[in-house]
Amino acid sequence: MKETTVEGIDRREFMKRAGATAAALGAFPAFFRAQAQGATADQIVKGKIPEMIVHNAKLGVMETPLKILRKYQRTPKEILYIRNHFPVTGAGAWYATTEPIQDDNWEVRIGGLVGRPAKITVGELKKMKLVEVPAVLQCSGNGRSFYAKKAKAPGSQWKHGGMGNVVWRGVPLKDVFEALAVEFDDAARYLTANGKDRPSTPKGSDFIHSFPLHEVLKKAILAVEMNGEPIPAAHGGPVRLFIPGYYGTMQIKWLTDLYVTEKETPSKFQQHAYRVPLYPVEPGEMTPADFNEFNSRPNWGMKIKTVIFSPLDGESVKAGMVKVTGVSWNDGLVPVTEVYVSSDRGKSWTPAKIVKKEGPYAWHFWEAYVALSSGTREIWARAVDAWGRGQPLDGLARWNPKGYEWNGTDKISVKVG
Ligand SMILES: Nc1nc2c(c(=O)[nH]1)N[C@H]1C(S)=C(S)[C@@H](COP(=O)(O)O)O[C@H]1N2
Ligand SMILES: [Mo]
Repeated sequence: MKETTVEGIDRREFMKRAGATAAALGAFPAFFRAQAQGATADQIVKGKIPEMIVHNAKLGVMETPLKILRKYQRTPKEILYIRNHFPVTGAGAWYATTEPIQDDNWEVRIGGLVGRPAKITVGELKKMKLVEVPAVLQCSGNGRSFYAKKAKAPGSQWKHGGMGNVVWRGVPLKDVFEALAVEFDDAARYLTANGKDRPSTPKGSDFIHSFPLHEVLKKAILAVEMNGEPIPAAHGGPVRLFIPGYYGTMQIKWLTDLYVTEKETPSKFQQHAYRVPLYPVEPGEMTPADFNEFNSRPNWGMKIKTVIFSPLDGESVKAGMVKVTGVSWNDGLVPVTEVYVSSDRGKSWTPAKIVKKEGPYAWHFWEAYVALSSGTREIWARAVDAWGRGQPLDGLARWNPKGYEWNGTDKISVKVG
């Protein structure tokens, strides 16, 4: 696989040139290094591995190559993808690390349509009863690059690696509201959340999201740990709102404010980004500026999805019965019950066996054996849940202006020898 930078030059060639520049400068200041196109993930966010695929060096947006992601049942912080909206330099440099933030005095304020405003500190949260939620964290843009076969959707061209499977530990939001005796006004419909990061320009929209209050109250937690340790700064520590089954964009990092509201936040990240049309649209028919509450909906619950982990696209395998493995998951509302694999481009399907899962919101690991004869062959995989929700045979059918929520039947091609 050849990686190219935005300038279109070969990555290795670029690193050679960048190296020469670095040597010429002597000491290479960290901020300049992070801004430089071609900087590796470890140079942008301390503690990440250099093999991450960097989509945006300035914001620290990066994904995990599948060949690394597939090695772990729980995704370690060193390889977990990152999506930020504001630079990880200057005012945002404090979250350019996988080290946790230790701050028990950090406050989460609760306001809006409540009886009276309240607040709680991280120290107080840690003393409450904590629950564990193993869950998928997935950007709603994950898989966006696959839509390019129809029409390229703007934004980072994520392959499959804008996701991970991690364990969150925190206090159920319901318990927090109960402990603080939070009462809702009659008009309360949404919970709106904001984190400490701020736009780098005064006119920029703050990153804020809203969710249906009553659904979120049932399952959200104020998470203080990820994978058994305080949440890394890069991933939203010391406290993150985690809503199991929702897309990553809704999981507000560095949580500072929860508002109970009547309407969804006017933030452009709720109104014009992170939405999909309610009806199929063709490229050019609609732009993100056209989105409103009647023609579109936010990226809330995750669509059922499957990713093949082995073999990987482009790999070589021996002819005969080939073991295929991968993961499936959905929004966790009902179980993923069936996974099917095909080696004849969908003419026949072999049921896969779900061999491991840590709970309704986590990756369901599965395996199947399919017969493959010599030549270039395709392997397809898709899942169905207890409500009969499945994946489109052709993911392009769900093309949308921002390229969100890709969940097409996973299709890979292998060389069978
Ligand atoms: N405060 C804050 N929360 C945020 C974001 C952000 O930029 N600021 N990005 C969101 C998006 S789009 C995604 S996909 C996830 C990424 O989480 P991660 O960086 O821990 O992988 O965080 C979400 N929460
Ligand atoms: Mo995202």
